[in-house]
Amino acid sequence: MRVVDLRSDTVTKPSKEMLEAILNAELGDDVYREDPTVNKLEEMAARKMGKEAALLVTSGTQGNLIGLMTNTNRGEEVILEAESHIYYYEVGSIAAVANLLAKPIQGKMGVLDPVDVENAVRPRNIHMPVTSLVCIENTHNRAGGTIWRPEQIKAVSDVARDRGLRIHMDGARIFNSAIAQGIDVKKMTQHVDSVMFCLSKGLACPVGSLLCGTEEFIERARKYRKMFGGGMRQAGIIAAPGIVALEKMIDRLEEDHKNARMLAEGLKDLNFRIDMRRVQTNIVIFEVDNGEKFISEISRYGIKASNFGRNKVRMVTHYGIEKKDIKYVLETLEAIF
Ligand code: TLP
Repeated sequence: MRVVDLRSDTVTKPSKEMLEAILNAELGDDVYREDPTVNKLEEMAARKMGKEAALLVTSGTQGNLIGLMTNTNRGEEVILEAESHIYYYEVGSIAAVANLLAKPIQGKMGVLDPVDVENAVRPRNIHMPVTSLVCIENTHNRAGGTIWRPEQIKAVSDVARDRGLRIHMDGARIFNSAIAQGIDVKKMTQHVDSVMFCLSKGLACPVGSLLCGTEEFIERARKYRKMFGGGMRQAGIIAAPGIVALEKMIDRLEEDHKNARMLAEGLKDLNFRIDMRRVQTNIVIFEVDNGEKFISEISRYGIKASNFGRNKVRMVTHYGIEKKDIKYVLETLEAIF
């Protein structure tokens, strides 16, 4: 049966060029910092993000957790969006592992209002925890892959800096944001202290994410990575496809965005409830009567999607999904519903 897997861009498989790069990678022990391929990827990532240094981590979740811990001290409070990945999908590690207090605030289409951030900062008071970090998510997954514009990041960053807070960006899909806006990622990352981005989503690598910041920040982050069992040895086999991704896979995200738009417009024409303002990158979220039932129904035709709440479904376009697949999905939905 034909399978069109739109559950996530995490399902992408590496390209032939990536597999060849793995085979040919020069390797060493990265805990000794002797893997030339990892070193090269980390340098490339830091340069792309406009930061001094970068650290290859096993996943976005690990990168965010290390980012949280390196930016804060135990018992402090972190302001973040109420449906952010860190708060919603990281198994409560912010509390369970990092020993931080989360202060979720509601954003508008995933974007925090600087006034709300300002109001959420605790006053200096003996009774209260210290607010020390703001986290933003760009693109924002649960809001529908929505972007943060550089001036929106700057506005929140200005508040954070003014109040002596640090700012971390979960940029799992930062390149989707940059491509959608036609800007260099540095226009966004210049306003944050640390940024995590993923190789294993739209960039189609099998594994890996990068945490970026100052030399000193990354030095401390490296220690946490080791603590979490994330010190990998011949990790060049992970870094090699990462280098291919940074060189070759960024510009093609545009194609995923076009396919997402085509999918969203088709769904709208089929009378699905969908907020088109949110369809800005490669994520399409729409309403159905019963998410679980809908997903089980379409799976009979080889179409896979994610349940995103009782009556919401998410479809994500990615490397390996072509226009003809979107056509097939729309034709199938028209036939069944
Ligand atoms: N998101 C996954 C699931 O965990 C929901 C997905 O399918 O979208 N930040 C953001 C914004 C993410 O969307 C994700 C993954 C992560 C962090 C975590 O990355 P991984 O899966 O590498 O731990």
